[in-house]
Amino acid sequence: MDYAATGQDALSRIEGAGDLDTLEALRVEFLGKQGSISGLLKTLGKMTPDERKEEGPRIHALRESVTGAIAARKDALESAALEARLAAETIDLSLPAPETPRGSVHPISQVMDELAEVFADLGFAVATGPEIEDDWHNFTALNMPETHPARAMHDTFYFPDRDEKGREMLLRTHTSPVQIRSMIEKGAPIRIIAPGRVYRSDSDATHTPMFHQVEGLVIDKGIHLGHLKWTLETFLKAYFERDDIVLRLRPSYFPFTEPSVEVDVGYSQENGRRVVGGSGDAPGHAWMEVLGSGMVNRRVIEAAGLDPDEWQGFAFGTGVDRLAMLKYGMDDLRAFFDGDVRWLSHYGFSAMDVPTLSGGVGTPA
Ligand code: 2NL
Repeated sequence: MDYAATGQDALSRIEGAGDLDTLEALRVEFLGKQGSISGLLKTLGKMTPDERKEEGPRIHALRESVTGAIAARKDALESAALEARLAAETIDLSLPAPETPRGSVHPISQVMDELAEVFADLGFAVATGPEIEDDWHNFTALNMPETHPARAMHDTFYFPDRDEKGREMLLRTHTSPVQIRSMIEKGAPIRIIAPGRVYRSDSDATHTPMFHQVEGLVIDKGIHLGHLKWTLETFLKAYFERDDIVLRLRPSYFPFTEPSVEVDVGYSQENGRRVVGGSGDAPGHAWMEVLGSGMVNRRVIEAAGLDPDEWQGFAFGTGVDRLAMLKYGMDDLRAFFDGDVRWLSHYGFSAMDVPTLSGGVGTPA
């Protein structure tokens, strides 16, 4: 039998199918269970072997070509449908985009990043440690034995229970224990800053029971006050982004440093805002304390397991919250921790505003 006519007819009807439904109907008509080509295949069973040898390949070839034609037509119809949809569905790029709520970086986080950046350039690594401390790391190792009056001055939050080793536990009152732990773990030489939360039972307009501190520590050979002075001057100039920062070092007392030095910077008042810069002795200027520091007390070096005749160093500490207020002009510390989004959207920073040394650090959002 000659299937050419059947084939021609099927192929031209498939080619002429105008939509997917019509094509599906044709597929059922030719290839479905009751389909015409399926019917031809069934006739093979009733043929003699010779007939089957003759007809089999022809019927199968017919089925192949119809199957292929249906698939090709299906592809063509589907891409035509997609083309039509793409042509019909235009996007109006002038429509306003839906508003995306966007958070901002808290000034304290921003300032901590800036401090890490400035000190990284001076070769300091960032060290962190637990906020729940034992009293040895928070006090004893820092030359504040049990009866030391400075312990009372710290307004410490103590936990009611001791730890499993019987040690009194507390919320760290400064980040110094981080430096003690770093010295014990890493030894000397060492150059680190320790930024983080600290806690004191104190609450008024200028004090919150939780605040942020950054301390710095350098331990090496032959370290002296000149290194301390240069480092703090370089840090303050980079942080405040001004070359006219003038420092005044005043003798002071901390149990963990000897000698101890308080660092003031000159400032003036502009539109009711403190602006750091110039000598505090210049007309219209005054001095303001920004840092406590000193040469690390040899007893502290010893407590950290190092030989104070071999290793010396300096340390310093300052309040991150106050540094942020001074640089970015906030006047109420308590607003830092109120979580008011209006305050944050005013004083917060863009998450993309990564501090860099070449581009300056910190531009308010
Ligand atoms: C301040 C003063 C200071 C330190 C912190 C320190 C740490 C170690 C050894 C010696 Cl491990 N000293 N830290 C030294 C001097 C001053 O902080 O006014 N902080 C807010």
